Amino acid sequence: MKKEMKKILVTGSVGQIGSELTLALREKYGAENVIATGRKTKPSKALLESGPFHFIDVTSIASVEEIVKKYNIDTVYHMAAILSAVGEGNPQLCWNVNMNGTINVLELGLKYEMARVIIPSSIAVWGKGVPLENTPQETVLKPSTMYGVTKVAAEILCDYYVARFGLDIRGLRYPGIISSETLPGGGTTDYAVAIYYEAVAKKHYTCFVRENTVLPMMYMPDCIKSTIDLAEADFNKLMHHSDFNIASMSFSVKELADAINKYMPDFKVDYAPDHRQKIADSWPNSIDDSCAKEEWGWQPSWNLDSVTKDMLEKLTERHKKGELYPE
Ligand code: AKB
Repeated sequence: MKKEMKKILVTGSVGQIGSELTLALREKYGAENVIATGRKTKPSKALLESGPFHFIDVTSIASVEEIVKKYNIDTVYHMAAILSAVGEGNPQLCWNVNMNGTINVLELGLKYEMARVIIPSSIAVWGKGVPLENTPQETVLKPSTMYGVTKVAAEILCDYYVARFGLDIRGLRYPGIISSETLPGGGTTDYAVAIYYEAVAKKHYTCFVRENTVLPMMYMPDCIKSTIDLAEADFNKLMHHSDFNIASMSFSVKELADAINKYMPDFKVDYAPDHRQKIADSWPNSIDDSCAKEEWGWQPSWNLDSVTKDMLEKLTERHKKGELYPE
């Protein structure tokens, strides 16, 4: 029988996805039932004032267990992770946070017989030898970054816990996520967010990948919807668990700049590719997400033009209030 999700823990709640996911979960399940946690970054006012918040360290099982026991947690959205670019600067830290954080959450999921554990994956699982167009669900997984290595290992580990122990675990391979509330921290796809911030603040952006770089992207409302929809899906209909391909849109930086120019003709981009170019080149251009569509009804709602219009409106408002780059 499907266990109910009544008390939810979100790790990494101060991060780009975690910050908006936590608020959406509080709206859906009740503010007091969603416990937000972070490692050391100061949480936003919205996060702090809308429900419980604690600092924890996901690499310490005792630290996570204290919160699980205190609140009788039955569901974890494990969003804490070191992303691709920062991970290349410190591969050991990336391994420690991503792998030990994941196995700690899985072990607590078993010990406390949790209803659900949601552990995101990423397009970073792909690398050498992968078909770059319409990348299939089942294909070679040879990542070129430590972040990708940890995501492949975590997918396999999660599927092992599903098969061996019957723990209900779900996860998506997130593309680059575009959002207007919290800046991403240390990924390769961060340019697709920074470009909007800089367009609004300075009408100019220097991009760290070439203009013909194409990567799969998704707007935050679709990201939140896909995450919660997968968590709510009927377990019996799922053939996959921790590694769902998910897609929304794909575009080059040039197409992104053109989309901004439609609303802001005087915006200019120049290019200074750095070490992140190699990472971007190792990831697919577009993704086949037919399994997500068939198994739990995934459908994206946003495209490049609607995202651009919404991002520019929201960021212009925030810029007027001096919120874009807070101290
Ligand atoms: C990154 O760029 O590292 C992340 C990701 C694609 O998982 N945004």
